[in-house]
Amino acid sequence: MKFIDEAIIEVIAGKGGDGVASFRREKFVPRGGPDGGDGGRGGSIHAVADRNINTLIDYRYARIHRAKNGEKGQGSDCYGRSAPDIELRVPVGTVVSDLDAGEVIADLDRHGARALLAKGGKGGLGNLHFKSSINRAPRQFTRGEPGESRKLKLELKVLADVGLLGMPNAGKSTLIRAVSAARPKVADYPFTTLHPHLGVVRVDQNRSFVVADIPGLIEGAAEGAGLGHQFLRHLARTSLLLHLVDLAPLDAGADPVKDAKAIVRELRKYDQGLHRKPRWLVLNKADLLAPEVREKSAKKFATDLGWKGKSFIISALTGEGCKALTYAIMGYLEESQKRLAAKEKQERKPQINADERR
Ligand SMILES: Nc1nc2c(ncn2[C@@H]2O[C@H](COP(=O)(O)OP(=O)(O)OP(=O)(O)O)[C@@H](O)[C@H]2O)c(=O)[nH]1
Ligand SMILES: [Mg+2]
Repeated sequence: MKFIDEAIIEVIAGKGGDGVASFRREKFVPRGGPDGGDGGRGGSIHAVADRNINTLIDYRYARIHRAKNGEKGQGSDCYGRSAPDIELRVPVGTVVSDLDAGEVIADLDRHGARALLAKGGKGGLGNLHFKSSINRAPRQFTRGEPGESRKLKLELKVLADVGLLGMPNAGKSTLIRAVSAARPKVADYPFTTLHPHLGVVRVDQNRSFVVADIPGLIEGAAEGAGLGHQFLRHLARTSLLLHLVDLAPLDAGADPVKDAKAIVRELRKYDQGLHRKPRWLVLNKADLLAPEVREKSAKKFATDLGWKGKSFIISALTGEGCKALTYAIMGYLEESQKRLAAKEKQERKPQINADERR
C-alpha cells in the first residue's frame, strides 16, 4: 500500500434537529398542553489513533467527512433522535492541525488516543419547555444549532527513538535489517527506500528501542533534489540521529566528506531543531576495508569532516560492530530518559516550596 504522510481534509459535524411546536390532541381532552419535543444532537467527528493503520492514504481519497444531522423533534413529547458520531481512524503519530488558525489541535501519539475534531450542533427545544403559568400554550420552539466545520491538516510523524540519516546507498536499510526484524528493501541503487520503516531493536528481554529508516538525502534536497526533504519530519520526535556514511564508496569519484557535509547542511535547512539534535557518526561498510586500515580511514574521515562527537565503525552487512552500537544507543536513551525525569522533578520542586511558605 502506498505510504502517505500528509493529507488535508474537511470535517463537517451534523446540525442539531429543530425543536417543534405541537399540542396534545386527545379525545375528551379539549385543550391539550404543548407536547413538542426537542431536536436530536447532530453527529460529532472524532479522530482515533489506531496501531493497525500506518498511512494516511485513505484521507487522500476521502477528503470531506460529514456527520449526519439530528432529527427534528415531534409531537406527543417525542424527542428527535441524535445522529451517530463518526470516528476517523488514523495512524499512531498523527498530528492534527486547524488549517485556517494554523494551530495544532491534537497529537495522537498512542494507540486509542482520541480528539474531537468537529462538534455536532445541539438540538433545538420543543415548545414543551416554554410552558409557564402565564403562557400555557406556547408556540415557541428553537432551531437546532449548526455543527462545527473546519479544514484540517493531518500529518503523520512516526514515533521512533532513533532516526537513520544518510546518502542513498549508505546502508541504512541494511543496518535496520541487521539489528531488528524490519525488512525494508535493500538494493545497490539510490532511493531504494521510498518511505519510513520502523524497526524494534531488542537489546535484551526487557530493553528495546525503535529505529526509523528513512529515504536517502542528497545535496539540494531542500529544493526538491532526489526525494526532497519532507520525509525528515519523521525524525522530529527522535532523541538521537545516526548519520550513516559509506566508508568505501564504489564510485571512485565520490567524496564522502563532502557528501556528509551536504547532509548536515540539508538538515539545518529543513529545521534548526533537527540540526541541534544529538547526532552520532556511523561509518559503514568496514568489511570492504582491510582490517589494518579501518581505524586509520575512520580517523581521517572524522578529522576531514571536523567531527568531534561520537563515532562508530560497523559493517551492516556482516553485523560487525552492530551489537556495540545498539548497546551504546540503549544506554544513551536510558540516560537521557533519566536526565529528563530528574529535570522534570527539579522543575516541580520550587512550586511545592512556594505553596509551603504560604
Ligand atoms: N559491503 C557492504 N555492503 C553494504 C553494507 N551495507 C549496505 N551495503 C550494500 O549497499 C547497498 C545499499 O544498501 P541499502 O541498505 O539499500 O542503502 P540505503 O542507505 O538504505 O539506501 P536508500 O534506501 O537508497 O537510501 C546494498 O547493495 C547493500 O547490500 C556493508 O556494511 N558492507
Ligand atoms: Mg534504504
